Amino acid sequence: MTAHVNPQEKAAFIQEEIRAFVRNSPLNRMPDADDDFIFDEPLVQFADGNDSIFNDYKKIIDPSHLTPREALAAAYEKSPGDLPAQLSVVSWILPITGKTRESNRPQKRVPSRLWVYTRWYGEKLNEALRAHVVEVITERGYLATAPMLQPYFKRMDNYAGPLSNWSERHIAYAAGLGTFSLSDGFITERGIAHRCGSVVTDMPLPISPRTAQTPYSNCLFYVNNECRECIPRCPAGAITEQGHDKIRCRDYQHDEIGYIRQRYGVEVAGCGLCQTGVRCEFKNPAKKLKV
Ligand code: B12
Ligand code: SF4
Ligand code: SF4
Repeated sequence: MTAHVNPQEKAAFIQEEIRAFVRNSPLNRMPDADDDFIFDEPLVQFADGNDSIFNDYKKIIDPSHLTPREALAAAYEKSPGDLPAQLSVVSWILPITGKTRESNRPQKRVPSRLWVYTRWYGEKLNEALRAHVVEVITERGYLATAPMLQPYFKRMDNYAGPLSNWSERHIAYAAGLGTFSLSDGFITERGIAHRCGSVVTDMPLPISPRTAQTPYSNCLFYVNNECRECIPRCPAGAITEQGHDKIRCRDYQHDEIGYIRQRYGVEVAGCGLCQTGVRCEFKNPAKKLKV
């Protein structure tokens, strides 16, 4: 791809690369006889790497949360001011398949085998996808990095519980892919049951509009004080009308039901009961309510 190709064509190219990778990668298959897909076709959008929302995240999340400029500069051991003026962020959503969502719906205490596999093997696919997107962009002469794959990526804790210095959902919010919710999950047009990822680059890409009125516009609880279906879904009592208690959620997954890691032979198993059997599971339930 040459420099004269316009940003729209570059965007179409990146979107198709991501879709094709997810369609064709053997990593997007459940590790059992059925050979089912782990994820459906991804949603892909783009944020402006200089969007002021990334500076806001230093207050909303943590001062250590990186801006795209800081993330790209650190990957290339440059100072942020030495990077090109224009930066873009590619953000994608990997919707979890109907079969896996259905298998998790009747669960009351622990996630289904397919959900556990999605957390463990699906994230391997997501990691490979991040590396693939970096590769196809750098092959074309641009800078690119996937912050979650960098040695500087870190998870930490504050008074509210676990967080990180590169929150994939906040990146997806910046790229207009959806909003947060009462359960804390990120509700997209394909719902809340998904995993997500991102890459920062200096490739010029068209900015996707952020149409949500607030960071919670896709959740019925905040739109019209309805729903609350995620509250009784949580076996840890981590979701209330006050929101999501991350410490309770983490402790439930790590300690109380930690034994299922052994059952399914994985290092991380997840939970996600609050993302299935709820009306935001596979769609944006507030869409029709928007004026
Ligand atoms: C640490 C972590 C956890 C922690 C804390 C989760 C959390 N809420 O941050 C624990 C262990 C509890 C956890 C649990 C789970 N996790 Co987790 N986790 C992460 C990780 C590694 C970092 C998250 C992070 O940095 N958070 C930053 C903090 C500050 O976010 P926050 O507290 O939610 O932010 C709130 C405020 O910012 C607030 N807010 C206030 N004012 C404003 C203003 C604006 C403008 C905005 C935008 C927001 C905002 O909105 C947010 C929501 O309330 C990410 C991977 C990554 N690098 O992103 C995965 C990730 C968030 N987890 C994921 C998943 C799937 C799960 C589980 C379902 C487990 C599973 N796989 O089965 C559960 C779901 C819990 C829940 N109810 O949401 C997905 C989320 C996808 C989705 N559908 O939403 C991620 C993105 C992994 C991935 N690559 O896809 N996880
Ligand atoms: S189940 Fe209802 S209240 Fe809970 S996050 Fe989804 S839309 Fe919001
Ligand atoms: S992931 Fe499980 S423990 Fe955490 S809030 Fe959702 S249902 Fe509760």
